[in-house]
Amino acid sequence: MKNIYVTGHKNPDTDTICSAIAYANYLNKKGKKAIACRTGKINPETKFVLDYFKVKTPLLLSSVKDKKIVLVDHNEKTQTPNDIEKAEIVEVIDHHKVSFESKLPIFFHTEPLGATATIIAKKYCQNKISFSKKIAGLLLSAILSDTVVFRSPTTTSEDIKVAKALAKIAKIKNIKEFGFKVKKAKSSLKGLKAKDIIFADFKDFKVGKFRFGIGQVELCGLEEINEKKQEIIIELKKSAKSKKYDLLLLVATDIMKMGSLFLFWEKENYIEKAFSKKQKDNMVYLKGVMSRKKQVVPPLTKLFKS
Ligand SMILES: [Mn+2]
Repeated sequence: MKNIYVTGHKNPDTDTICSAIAYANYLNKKGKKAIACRTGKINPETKFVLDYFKVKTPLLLSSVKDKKIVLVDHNEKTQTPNDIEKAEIVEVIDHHKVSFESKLPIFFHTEPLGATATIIAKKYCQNKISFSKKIAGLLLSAILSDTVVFRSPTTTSEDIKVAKALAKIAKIKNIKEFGFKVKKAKSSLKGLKAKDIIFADFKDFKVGKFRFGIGQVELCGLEEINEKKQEIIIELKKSAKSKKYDLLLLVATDIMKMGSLFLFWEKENYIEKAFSKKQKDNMVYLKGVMSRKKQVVPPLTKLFKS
């Protein structure tokens, strides 16, 4: 029996890593040989979660050539492992917009939920597979991370219901308190260079001839980003030109005040057009904006399509 490798996107976040671990575990329980892996460096938030539940960091895959692959938490080609063309994708489980092509029939499961972890937890339940305390803890952490402790507009009632059930198994008494502890683990920018801040949680997009990239940092307050904003804008401009982006954007989200400061470099004034708000010095604050997927990517995609 050939091993199945379960992997999330490049620049892995907590949902990507924990979903890969939980889904590999699920496949094992169904009698399949599956290994959780990753294609990028673990961030401090995910490290906190893995340490908290005493779970090993998944294997780093440098190549997926000739491997059987399950993709979790992404389906866009720009976010898959580099040599994905040489792999055999057997299944996709995701909660992002569908932007996927396959020459062969495969299992493809997407749901508009706050985290891939919610979909995976539901699969355990539907198939009557029990959760260990560790797996429940990882899935709970992933839901709290992706929904920003239920504050992101991507949060659904199903995410909250599933999270509550998982918290019981994981023995987490105060879900919100634990959630903010998870989020705070990566909210410090101390010692980070502008480049690290922009590209730590970064996603690439292509719409027609337009190429744009969006990084996101989630912070408890915007003081630290304000100190570094000039340095970040200089770096955005430099990277956009060398990597040929039409738009390079850093979304600095204040998870306490629930809004985002956009720092960007753009070829033309796309941001003002897409978000109908006047920018100043390559910056604009957007109240209520917290989700890249639901509130940042769609207006830009619409603009670039028109
Ligand atoms: Mn996710």
